[in-house]
Amino acid sequence: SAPTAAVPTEFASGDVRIALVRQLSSGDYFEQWLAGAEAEAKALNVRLEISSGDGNNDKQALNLEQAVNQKADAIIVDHGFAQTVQPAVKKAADAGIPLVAFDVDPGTPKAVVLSQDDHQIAEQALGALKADTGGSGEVVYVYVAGFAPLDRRDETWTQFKKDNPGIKQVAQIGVVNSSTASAVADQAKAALQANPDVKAIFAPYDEFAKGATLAIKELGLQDKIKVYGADISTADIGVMTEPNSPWVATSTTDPSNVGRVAVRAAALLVAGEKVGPELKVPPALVTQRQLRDGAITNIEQLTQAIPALNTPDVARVPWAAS
Ligand code: SR1
Repeated sequence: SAPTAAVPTEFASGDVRIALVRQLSSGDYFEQWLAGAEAEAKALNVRLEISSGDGNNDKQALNLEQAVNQKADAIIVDHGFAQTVQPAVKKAADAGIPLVAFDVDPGTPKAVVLSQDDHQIAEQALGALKADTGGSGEVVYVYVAGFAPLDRRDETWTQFKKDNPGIKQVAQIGVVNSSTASAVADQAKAALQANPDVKAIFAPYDEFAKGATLAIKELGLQDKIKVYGADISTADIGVMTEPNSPWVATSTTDPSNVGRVAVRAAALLVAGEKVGPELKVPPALVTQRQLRDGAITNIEQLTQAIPALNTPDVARVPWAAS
């Protein structure tokens, strides 16, 4: 839709600097998210100053301190552990720098909290798992504590097990590092070899789901065990739709849309507009059948097939077209 307000002076002159302080940057999800954030920054004539801790939480905290010292006009904190991020977030808040915290607890009501609806992500994927298994059977669960989105999905998994006593978690695996998928594949292989009756793997992060898929294929168990995941990318669509793929469902947002929302929220704060206090981007369930039936081979085709993956009304910027 067309803009409904004039472009604020500081945006027209291109003087706005938004620091994007990331915990992680490798993997499909984080690459797509960044591409969306960069595209939105370009559209809004904003300079995006990007840093990544590359999985090192102390490095991320230092990057955050640096953004505060350099007096960024706004800061987006993208993932991170509460313990390492919150002291520097407090400094930013005390310095009056507007903050958007994506997938991390900022520990202050002064920051706008952005997330995907993680409970819904887990509910949608587990709904598919329940429908396929009839609500009973052995399951391997992939999880690493400390990451806010994974912790929220874990709350839903914990409740799901209580509500569905026929579902039995026989192993928990998980690692997040620069080669998550292959590390998870190794762990999943061991878990599946030790538990020959497993019917499903709940792997609510696409790197986890890719690893689980790889393990099942290497063991030749595609007909017996299915994967229920989260997130999507063009590469993930390829993995889900290849012949005999065990990855049958994923609950997901469009990661690049979420990156766009983060930059829009930060820009609104710079302009003194009211945002939040909480922004949630809803997910959609995507099944292997839907992808195959719709001949969907990439993320662009997916977002056309599911328009709800675009959320122009979440943090709409009145001076920009959307
Ligand atoms: C390690 S945390 C990975 C998750 O962050 C985002 O919320 C994505 O959905 C991904 O699953």
